Amino acid sequence: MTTAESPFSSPQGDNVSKNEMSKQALLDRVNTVRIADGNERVRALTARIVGDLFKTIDEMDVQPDEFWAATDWLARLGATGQIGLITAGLGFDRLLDIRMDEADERAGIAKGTPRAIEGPLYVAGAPLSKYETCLDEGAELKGETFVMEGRVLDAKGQPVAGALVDVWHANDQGRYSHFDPAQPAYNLRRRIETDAEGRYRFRSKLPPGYAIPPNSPTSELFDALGRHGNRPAHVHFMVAAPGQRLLTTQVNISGDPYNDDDFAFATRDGLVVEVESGVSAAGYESLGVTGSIGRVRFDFVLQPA
Ligand code: MBD
Ligand code: FE
Repeated sequence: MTTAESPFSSPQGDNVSKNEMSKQALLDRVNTVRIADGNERVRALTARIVGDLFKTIDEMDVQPDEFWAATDWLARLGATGQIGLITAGLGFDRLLDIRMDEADERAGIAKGTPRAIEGPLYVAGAPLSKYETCLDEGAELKGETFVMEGRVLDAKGQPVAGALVDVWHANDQGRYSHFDPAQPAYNLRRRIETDAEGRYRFRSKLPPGYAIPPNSPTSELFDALGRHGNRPAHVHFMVAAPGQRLLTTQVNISGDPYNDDDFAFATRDGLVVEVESGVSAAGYESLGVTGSIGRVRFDFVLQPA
């Protein structure tokens, strides 16, 4: 029996092949056909996304050449490893952070240091040091030498000894090791274990901002959107300690014109740091600095796990 509501009904009646179908019948079949349960969550999300895309194609009258140009772009995006640039640039990474903040708010969990997006350029397993290290060791970089130091604290303000501060940033060309074949492994990437007072410190050279690679699938989209692909100067962190929630964050360097215009929407109040210039290197000799240096002080405040 065929009713008017059935996705497979057709004006010609019941004898017509069910392989001829309306757009809605096609969507219903795509989203319901199966030989096993599969994964319910994946089925539900796929059905939603496919439905939204069918609607977009129909309502925006997407032509076949436009559709295939888009799939070609996606294939090139994947092949060049740039999907993470697009998720950041279209706001998805920041959206997930906002949603985690909202969940904390609802649960009444005290805020720690604001979280900021990880971005697509983290590499696990950087060299590990206790208390202090030099990120720029072996790297001949232009730029201002600075020392960053502070403590890792728990939600009660107590120092967290033995916390791991994983830090990474770009070189003077705005490029990240591992993704840039010109740099040695783990260049400008280190892990630092905090001392008994929860302290860490490191020396490095202030990075410039980051710009998305030109002549790439990412720049194609941003050009077509009339958008720039710049980030302000920033340093990334992941701070981990037993019993504490992993904190993924970044600091931006005060004064960068892109601090309020980051293509990845990652700047947050409380994460824009001042570089104190002309600080005496006395007390920082173990970091190999002399004369005067730039200094950033920053404490990380973790949330309970
Ligand atoms: C970066 O350096 C970055 O941190 C993010 C989030 C996106 C692109 C490049
Ligand atoms: Fe970055």
